[in-house]
Amino acid sequence: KGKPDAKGLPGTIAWKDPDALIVHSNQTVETKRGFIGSGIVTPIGRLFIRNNVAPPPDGIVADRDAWRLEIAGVADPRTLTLAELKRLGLASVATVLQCSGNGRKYMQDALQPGQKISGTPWTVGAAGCVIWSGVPLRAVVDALGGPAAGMRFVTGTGGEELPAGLKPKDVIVERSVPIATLDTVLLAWEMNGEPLPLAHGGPLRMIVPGYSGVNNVKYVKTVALTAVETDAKIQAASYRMHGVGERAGPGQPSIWEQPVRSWITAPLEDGAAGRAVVTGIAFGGVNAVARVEVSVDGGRSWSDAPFIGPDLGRYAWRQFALALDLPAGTHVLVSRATDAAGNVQPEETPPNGGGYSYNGWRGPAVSLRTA
Ligand code: MSS
Repeated sequence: KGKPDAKGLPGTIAWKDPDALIVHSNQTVETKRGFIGSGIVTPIGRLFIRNNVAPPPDGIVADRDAWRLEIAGVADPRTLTLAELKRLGLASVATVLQCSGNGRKYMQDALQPGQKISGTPWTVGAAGCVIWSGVPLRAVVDALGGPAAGMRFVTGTGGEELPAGLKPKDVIVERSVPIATLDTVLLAWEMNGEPLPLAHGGPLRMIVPGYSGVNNVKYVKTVALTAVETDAKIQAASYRMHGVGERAGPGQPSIWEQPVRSWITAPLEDGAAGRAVVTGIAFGGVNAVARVEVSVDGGRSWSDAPFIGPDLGRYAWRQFALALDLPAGTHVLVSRATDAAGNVQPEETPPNGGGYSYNGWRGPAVSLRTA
């Protein structure tokens, strides 16, 4: 009682698996750690939810093919229906969808007295590995005559109904990412082989592989190639790297590419001494993950852990499993991943004002006793 997971699921996701989820609020629902990574793809019923604004009514998924996407910043700007988009190309990509704030709790826990980082205290469960299917943005842009001159960003706008009385730029979910993503962005209508549910952005979502959650705009209604970043609040004055206690502003780096990260998914609880299999997941953001090491003594000594299961490509996570002996006693289990570019997870991520992009190996340590 009183525990966050004692709350019921919000009505919009009442169909999800309540045993697998921790409800922080009706906008923020986390996957329990023990439900991550036993299979490589995260079942939709267990995938986390993060909404910055209340989702649109589910009427928008009643006739999916009728959904309209405006495409701007190209030679021949047009509005296309989803049915028309489906005739322009098809591709699939597996990506780690992860909230920018995943792991924020570890930063919050490490703060000095008087310091504060607000935001959901996610541990590791604001993340999942999803296979998306849709049309590559490049195919759509090429069909409309290619990019207009001088465009430097891909800007996606969410299809929420904007609350009356508020300035649209203050509430709209509109994100800009560098134009280099033109070759990787997918306009997806399917996830894990199912039509995209409204809760995860149906009928159509802009997927930016390797980029932090917020950039993956749900119920996308406009995709524009733009010369400048949007001045929407969620881009200009939020989701930026700034010091604790400082305000976010356009000068600071935007939360775009995700850093290399890993965590252990089992064992999580005390148990019998003897043979154990330490499992977990690791990913590199825009880079493939190349290596993962495991320590059962809190980071004093490390062993390489083999990857298991399929490799779903550079933007997906990989599972690892290392069989070892855990003698009777106390153990601190941690994992440390390295990406293909040689970036290694640091022991700790220095706190930043928004609590974003945590990737320290120390935070998600598992302490347990075996007897
Ligand atoms: N989109 C839209 N339209 N809206 C909103 O709110 N959010 C974000 C993304 N997108 C939004 C969008 C976020 S922030 C995140 S994470 C993501 O989404 C989530 O997803 P899901 O599906 O899980 O719910 Mo943080 O960085």
